[in-house]
Amino acid sequence: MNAPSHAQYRHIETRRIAGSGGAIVEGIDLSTDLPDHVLAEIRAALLDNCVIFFRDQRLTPEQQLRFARRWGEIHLHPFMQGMADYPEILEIIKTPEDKKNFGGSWHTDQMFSPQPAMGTILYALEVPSAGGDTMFTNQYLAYESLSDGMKTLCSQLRTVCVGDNFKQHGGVSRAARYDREMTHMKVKQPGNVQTTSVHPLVRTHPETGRKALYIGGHVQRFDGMTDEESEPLIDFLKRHSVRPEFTCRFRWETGSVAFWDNRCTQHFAVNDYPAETRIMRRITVCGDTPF
Ligand SMILES: O=C(O)CCC(=O)C(=O)O
Ligand SMILES: [Fe+2]
Repeated sequence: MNAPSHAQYRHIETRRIAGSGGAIVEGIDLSTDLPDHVLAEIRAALLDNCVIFFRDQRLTPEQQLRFARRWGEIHLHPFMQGMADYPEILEIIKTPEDKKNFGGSWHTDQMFSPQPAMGTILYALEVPSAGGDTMFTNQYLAYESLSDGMKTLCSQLRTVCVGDNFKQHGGVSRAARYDREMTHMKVKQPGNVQTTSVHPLVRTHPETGRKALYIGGHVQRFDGMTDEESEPLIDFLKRHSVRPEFTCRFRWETGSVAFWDNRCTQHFAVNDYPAETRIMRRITVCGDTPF
């Protein structure tokens, strides 16, 4: 299991929020230009905990971008329109006039890309008085808790992941749905960017070497099988991977930052604040080809 790390950090302190993962990192001001040795400890904390959180930050778009660029190139969302002055930053806004929220189902970010985002850095500008939490699940645990027979079967399968999954949404496109359901989230045409990709169902984390179940809302079917043939096992794996003991739940405050590793987690933005406003700024960092 994913035992809490006993790593001795010198520049940060970490505090687990759940048995499965998720840790608050203390002692860091993300608005500053962090030295390499501090960044190395933040990386270790991310790898140990799958998702890390920082409280009481004050970040300009430039400062959030500078922190994000320390991890790699910025992954531009092929469908979502970024901020006018900062196209690399996506503002996630939900106000009382919106019924739906962005990210309100279990998924891992941009899984439909050939090289999905390695990580996502989400900064809270305004949060509801209660609600609007984000849940995370540990996909290492989801894999490790399968039977040997199921592990073997899963390791032979590849998934077809679709960015604009008409089939799952009654034949309605992402643009039409978002237009109808969200006032502030604007969808653009992806141009010639690839938005359907095939990935291994079990992936090896390139930094930890551990195996994780790679499943989420963008998975439509198994490669080489029909939707109907794929559905029972996909349904089981989706349900299995979000068992309560694999999850943690983060309560946002203004100034909180979450940084999650999309290579070993799924997340779910809880939509339970109908009368309030939530405003976040999100940056995704490019990742590798899953193997
Ligand atoms: O708003 C959130 O808590 C998360 C939304 C989401 O899915 C994302 O930023 O990737
Ligand atoms: Fe997401």
